[in-house]
Amino acid sequence: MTTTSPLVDRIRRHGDRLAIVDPAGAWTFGAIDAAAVALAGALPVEHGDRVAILATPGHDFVVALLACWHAGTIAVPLHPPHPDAELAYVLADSGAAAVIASPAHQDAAARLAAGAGIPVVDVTQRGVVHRFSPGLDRPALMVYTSGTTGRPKGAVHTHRSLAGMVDGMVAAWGWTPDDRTVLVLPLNHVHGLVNVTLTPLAIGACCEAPGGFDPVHVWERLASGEVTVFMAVPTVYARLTAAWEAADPETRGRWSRGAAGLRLMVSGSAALPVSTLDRWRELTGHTLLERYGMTELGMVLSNTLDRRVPGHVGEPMPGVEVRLVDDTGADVPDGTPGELLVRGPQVFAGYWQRPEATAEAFVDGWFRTGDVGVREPEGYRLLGRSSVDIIKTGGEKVSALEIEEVYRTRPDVADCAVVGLPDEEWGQRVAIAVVPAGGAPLDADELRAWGKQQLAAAKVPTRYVFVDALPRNTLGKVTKPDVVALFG
Ligand code: MCA
Ligand code: AMP
Repeated sequence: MTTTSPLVDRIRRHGDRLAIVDPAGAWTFGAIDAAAVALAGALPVEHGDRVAILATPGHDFVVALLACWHAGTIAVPLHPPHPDAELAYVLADSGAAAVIASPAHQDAAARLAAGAGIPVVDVTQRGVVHRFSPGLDRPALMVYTSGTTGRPKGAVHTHRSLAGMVDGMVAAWGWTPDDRTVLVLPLNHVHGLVNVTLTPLAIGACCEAPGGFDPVHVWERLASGEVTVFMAVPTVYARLTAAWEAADPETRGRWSRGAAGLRLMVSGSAALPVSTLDRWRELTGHTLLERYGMTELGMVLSNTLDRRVPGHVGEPMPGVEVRLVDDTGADVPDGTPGELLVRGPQVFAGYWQRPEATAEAFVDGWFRTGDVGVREPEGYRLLGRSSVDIIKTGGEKVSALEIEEVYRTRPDVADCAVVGLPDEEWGQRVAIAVVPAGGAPLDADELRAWGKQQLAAAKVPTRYVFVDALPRNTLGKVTKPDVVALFG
């Protein structure tokens, strides 16, 4: 498979076709392109600068993103609901030169930009038309992702790696210009940004962006007969199932009959419980196509349009190579678990300004995922992660160590340990064992409210236990399985 051109060049070729529908209106590809090249001319930046985007999904976000590319800069998408502390960290770490903001987010943008000493550009601003066709190896995008150490790192993708991701998904999942999808996921992750927004736009299909996830709205759109493809994380399917169960019989029947007409429904970003898959099939007749991906890699393993095995994630995506290796780095035979290594045209360029972390992430040119899998006759199956300190909750990857560091800054917290507890709806739930500095238990509601001001919602523990001391082994290291046991 050869990648021919950057996405920004492909998107404008679709002219009068419908590109985006959002609560503010409907736009053709031509209208989006015209807005983007005019906004590019208004950006006070130079090639290679990072530009943060604080925009509503749909028109504003896509115009801002394409403007960044026409200005030769690296786009850094932010998630508007995040607290200031989380957003300020990304602005500082990326060294953003400007923030593009939707009118709805001007106040937050002004606050954050003042803190960082950079300008805000309203997404409606227009300058002299600036059209630039970036080289494929130029950095295009930075997405922040949590690891086992410290704060999130910026994963840098080039125009080539983004185009590689899109080409793989078009080939594997049969996207056509007649498709239409609904975006319910945030745009600060590859799933919502590349799979659901850029892939349809690159081939001339339509992306509806209602502005977030509302289960009833999604059901109505699935039942409308207009939507052909839907993609989400397992928690979204669990929440849709709950909304169906809460509906009256007439509504249920209408939703189920309508949803049955879609061409394709995909689940990914976290393990899809077979119970969720089974229930979804009862409700809609669809066997969810499960695939496995990662921020640094895009889509890696996927079931195929004609073969979907529950509990399995299929075979490598087009153009992607994978290996499973043991602790010594030697390949394991089929049926034996090993760490998954990945190579291919869609692999990211590295972590922003973290050469050591980038070097450690690769071995002989292969990216080390930290995920453990096994190859079976039915395809690859994932068994878990090599680190207990990486938690997946609602499709969001969070670092136990980052959360612990933040809670340890409180004077009333002498020590703490964060773990993930298994949960049918969220995959895992973030839980924290706290050693109060004064001995007496603290107020769990206050600890959660405080956490929401420091950290993205997914990172804030939902379960709290107060202990005199954390369980430790003879070397003094906290034993996380014993911390899990504290929650019963
Ligand atoms: C919200 N809450 C959460 C999460 N999200 N708690 C734990 N984990 C979460 N992810 C909390 C809120 O603070 C709130 O708490 C309560 O849950 C309900 O919030 P609500 O607003 O109803 O939730 P929501 O806004 O509907 O969000 C649920 C969600 C969302 C739609 C599942 O978490 C989501 O969009 N997740 C997907 C993230 C994603 O795109 N991941 C892809 C990365 P309280 O009640 O106390 O206020 S992985 C990736 O990109 C790779 C490439 C891949 O393979 O795809
Ligand atoms: P992120 O770093 O947020 O992109 O999340 C990537 C991680 O999500 C992977 O390393 C896996 O641990 C997990 N993941 C993604 N898709 C799946 C899946 N289908 N099954 C199990 N885990 C998954």
